[in-house]
Amino acid sequence: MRKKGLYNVAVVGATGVVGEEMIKTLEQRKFPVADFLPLASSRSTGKFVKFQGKEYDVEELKESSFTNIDIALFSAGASRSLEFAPHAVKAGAIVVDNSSAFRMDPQTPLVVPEVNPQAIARHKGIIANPNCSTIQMVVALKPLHDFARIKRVVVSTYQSVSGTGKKAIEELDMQTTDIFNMRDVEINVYPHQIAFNCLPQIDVFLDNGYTKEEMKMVNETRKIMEDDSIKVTATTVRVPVFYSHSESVNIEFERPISPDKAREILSKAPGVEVRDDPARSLYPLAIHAAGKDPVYVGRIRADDTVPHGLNMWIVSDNIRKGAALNAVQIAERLIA
Ligand code: 3JN
Repeated sequence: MRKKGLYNVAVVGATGVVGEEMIKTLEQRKFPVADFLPLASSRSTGKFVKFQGKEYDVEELKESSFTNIDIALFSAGASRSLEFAPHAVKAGAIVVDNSSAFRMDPQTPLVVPEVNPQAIARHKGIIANPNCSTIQMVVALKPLHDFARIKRVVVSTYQSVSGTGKKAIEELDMQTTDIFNMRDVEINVYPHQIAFNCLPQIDVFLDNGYTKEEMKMVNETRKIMEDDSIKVTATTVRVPVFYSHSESVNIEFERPISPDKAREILSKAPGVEVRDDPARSLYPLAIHAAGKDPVYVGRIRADDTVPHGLNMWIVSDNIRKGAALNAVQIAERLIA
């Protein structure tokens, strides 16, 4: 039985990297949960997860799983979302979906609470969580766009292996150990060795020569910022880092904006922490951002090759703000 002010919450993909972080985030942020239901594919049944000091058996995801569920956080891949999210909605749940399944659907809001919270109200049962690389970038871009209007963004990413999931975390670990022990490496997850390497491919290639990850950054940024005039071009790269994505971002503005002004705006912006003191070698680092909530911004400097340009370095935990935290923040807005 549900108590007043409490919600029945399901986490779909409860045994994945993001699902586990969603459960941890719900607990840490004291989300008002009545009944908690961890769901996953049949491969995970028999496992259990801990939530608020109690153990819960992971149940198999089925069409009928969502009876009495108020909020369903999905992170089990786009095909599972496409198949099961409509059943959750039909059963009366609101879905916050971490996959790309519905992100570009005009009916589905694509939300970063610091950027476009107003879009949540337009939902028809599903709210999409953007791609991790997009989330951390738009959290930093939005307050700058409001001040000086962004014309064009050139971004290169340095993405950690946790973005791919548990198998990739293990693969980087194994390959590193194998190399230190002078053994041949095994390659399973990525097209090439990831240890001591950089792979300029994330997700599959499209006909235009870009990867799907790169085009997600282009299209999702425009949708979240609600401005199709912003030009975005991206190169997404996998690097041998476990947690946090880093991004080198070049921005061309319509109006003047100095590095000092950008630092001032960003230091007041929600969800952002400025770390920018080159004299002390202080700038955002993946290892410092891991496990933390903020989007860290540093290396803010003028790009004098264009009339109003800035360069910056943006780092955030891809599993936390890039996925689980953003989804839970959307759920918090839903119940507020
Ligand atoms: O590789 C990363 O760092 C992020 C990966 C995201 C991802 C991986 C597989 C499928 C997504 C995503 O969130 O866009 C998807 C997908 O939902 O299409």
